[in-house]
Amino acid sequence: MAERRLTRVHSFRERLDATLVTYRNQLICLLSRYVSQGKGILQPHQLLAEFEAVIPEEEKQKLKDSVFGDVLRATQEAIVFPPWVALAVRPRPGVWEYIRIHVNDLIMEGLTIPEYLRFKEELVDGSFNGNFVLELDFEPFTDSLPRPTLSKSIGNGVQFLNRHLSSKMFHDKESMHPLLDFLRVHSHKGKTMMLNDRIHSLTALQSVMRKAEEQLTVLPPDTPYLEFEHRFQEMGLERGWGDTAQRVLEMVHLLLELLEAPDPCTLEKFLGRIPMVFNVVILSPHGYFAQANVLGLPDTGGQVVYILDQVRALEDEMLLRSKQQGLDITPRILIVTRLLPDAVGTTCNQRLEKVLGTKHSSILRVPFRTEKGVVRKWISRFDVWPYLETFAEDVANEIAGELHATPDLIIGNYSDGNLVASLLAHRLGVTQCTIAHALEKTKYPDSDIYWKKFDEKYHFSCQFTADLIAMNHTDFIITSTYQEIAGSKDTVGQYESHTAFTLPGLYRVVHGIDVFDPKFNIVSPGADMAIYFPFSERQNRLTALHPEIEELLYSPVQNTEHICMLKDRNKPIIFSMARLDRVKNLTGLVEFFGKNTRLRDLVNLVVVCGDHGKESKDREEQDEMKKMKSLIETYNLNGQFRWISAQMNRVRNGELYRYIADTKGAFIQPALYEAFGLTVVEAMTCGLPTFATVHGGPAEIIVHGVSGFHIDPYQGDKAAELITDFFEKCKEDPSHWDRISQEGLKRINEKYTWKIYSERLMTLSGVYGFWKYVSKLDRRETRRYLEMFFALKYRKLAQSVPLSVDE
Ligand code: UDP
Ligand code: LCN
Repeated sequence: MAERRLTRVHSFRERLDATLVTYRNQLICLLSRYVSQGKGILQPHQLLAEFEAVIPEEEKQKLKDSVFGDVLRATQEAIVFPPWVALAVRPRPGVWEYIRIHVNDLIMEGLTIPEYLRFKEELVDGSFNGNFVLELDFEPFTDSLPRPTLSKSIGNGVQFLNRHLSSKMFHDKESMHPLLDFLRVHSHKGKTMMLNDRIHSLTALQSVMRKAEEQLTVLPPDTPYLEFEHRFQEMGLERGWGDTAQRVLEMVHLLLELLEAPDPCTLEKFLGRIPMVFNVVILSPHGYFAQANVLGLPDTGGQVVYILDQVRALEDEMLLRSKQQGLDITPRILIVTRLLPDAVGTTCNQRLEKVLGTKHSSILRVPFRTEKGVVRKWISRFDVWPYLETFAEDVANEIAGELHATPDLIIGNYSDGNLVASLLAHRLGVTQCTIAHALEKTKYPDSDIYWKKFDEKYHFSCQFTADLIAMNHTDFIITSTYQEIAGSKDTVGQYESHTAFTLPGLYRVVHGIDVFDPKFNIVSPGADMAIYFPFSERQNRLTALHPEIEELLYSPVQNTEHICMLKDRNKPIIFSMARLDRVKNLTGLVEFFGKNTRLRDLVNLVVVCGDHGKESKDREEQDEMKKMKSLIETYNLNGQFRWISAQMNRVRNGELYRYIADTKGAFIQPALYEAFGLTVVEAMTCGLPTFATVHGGPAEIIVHGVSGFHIDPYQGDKAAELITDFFEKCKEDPSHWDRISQEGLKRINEKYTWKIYSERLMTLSGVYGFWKYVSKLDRRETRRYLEMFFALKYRKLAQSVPLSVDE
């Protein structure tokens, strides 16, 4: 294993040696140019720009075709520290090599990860750190675990695990024993399921399965389980196999096949059908978590929408499965969030709230508290760290009281929810799933290396520490896209950026996470199709809402709901809606719209964000608010632009997207970085052509030029041109608009629906539940290490975050 890694590490280096000799002069010239910019970090676009500037035209192509060209294209970062330039080279997703080149004599050396990071730390510390920097390295714990090696296998963890488990069972019959033991551990409220203690061995199990098969084949397929329950119990079988003879027979066949010749597909089907998950706890502490009047408030966006939609879909799937398993167990789902005594007109001060559209799911709110008592006000998601340990303890007590049982699955959301989920899952020994939604490290460039600069405002030292704990503690990770894990050919994934990084003066992460780990699974969310449906479904359209929507868009009145106005109602509308975060870049959109007269002549711009009615408490919102107002002045936008306050009525928002589609407009998502982008999915589900940022999830949701378009928010002028060209083309050929709209819908139906999501999540819970059972010894070591990391590092960092003061 170690040897294979070494070969991989040196592959580029060895090939590069010859090139350095052949192109000596040109490379010295280029590297000197890098060095002339002084000590610092160079990004890929800067490296390429310098190449273009300094290499003579006639030599460019040869150099580009050489190994050096490959290295340059694959370099994600260069550290310039004269006379050295160190490169972090990423030949393919998830695979990294580190080298440094001496600028004057072109000596090249391979660097280990700690060496590279130490080099980088010099930028901040000015001198080499001593040898005793705390290094975090999770590789020794996971090195013996199976994992794929192909980049395209990343994110298909469950498939890989099934292949591994079934081939192990095939070659080594002893490995079947855990399956037998596993089938014997299932119970619910003291009632045994699947196997009782009459079956002690695999031989006995096999013979009982054959007997069961004989008996079931002679029964009418729809015979209810109750009719043969007693006979089965005497053989050693308990409830859980199915509700009818046919379904039980299917399970029996699956198990017989597994016992004879295990294969991955059968294993997945079988494990996915075992009754394991009845009580689910979903954690989402920060923001305003409620079902109305919250969307668009600070820290309150897609995560809330995602969880509420997820819970509805999950409850349906759990009910269906429980029925098909022949059980009459009522599933429970608890969304656990923070109780906010000062709820500013929301329901966030209620302890328990039923989730609408469900029968057995609720929001349970638990306050943040300190020794001084309960914290009353909203706190930014960047400041929640000191409260979470006590919160986790309180949550453990509250869910015990509410469920009267240990949950079977704990799902964490975002960094704070994932940390609390880790603490609870650790304490209760429960299967844990984490969902990042957005890892902040990627959103804020260089937030690791220059963490000290960011810490007062964002406390990233706590957040990155919490993220490392959660991603290593969890049994499985769900991501919305591949890019979230491992980026693309050219860009680094959100999780991938946690592979190796350094927080100078705090600790150095040598192996933080391995994106090849089979715990990663891509399970993409969708949009609630009862709310977001195509504009062309005329019979379902909510035309009664049109007067309100028209008031929002066109009324000449300027009030706390809208400012500026649209003079020409005949023009298509380009529309955007988001929280007023800097990263969402709605001000960037307004600016590139303002600058482009061709675009302004063709379309109107409407943005929904922020609140004109009151002063925001959020630091970023305040700045964005000011910036937007100054842009209106600078570009004299009134007449072609409408700025509407955050809109919290989801049903009306659905109709708003469709209304924009009626104008033959488009949705624009201009974020500097978007982890996934639910608004993109919503707009496309409504049939609205969409232009979305190329940085993050939308790059994968949309196929450029087919189901929508990618725009680069850092090149606003180009984005404006692309949108203008689209509308000009639509003017000449209106079917162009229809084509993009229909392809967008097709893409959604194939990949982004909640039905696909919930089936997958339930199957994953089964497979990882089994995997956790089989590998529990291996995991114990990691968890002990994490316990220490939490106690010695996290706790101290969290204590240094100032507590909020309720006035
Ligand atoms: N949203 C809304 N009203 C607003 C702003 C946003 O209803 O004023 C909703 C939007 O429709 C989407 C969610 O909030 O469902 C935002 O999710 P997204 O993933 O786009 O971004 P996030 O806010 O999670 O970063
Ligand atoms: C958080 C984000 O920033 C969005 O990109 C996602 O769509 C949302 O969560 C839901 O996962």
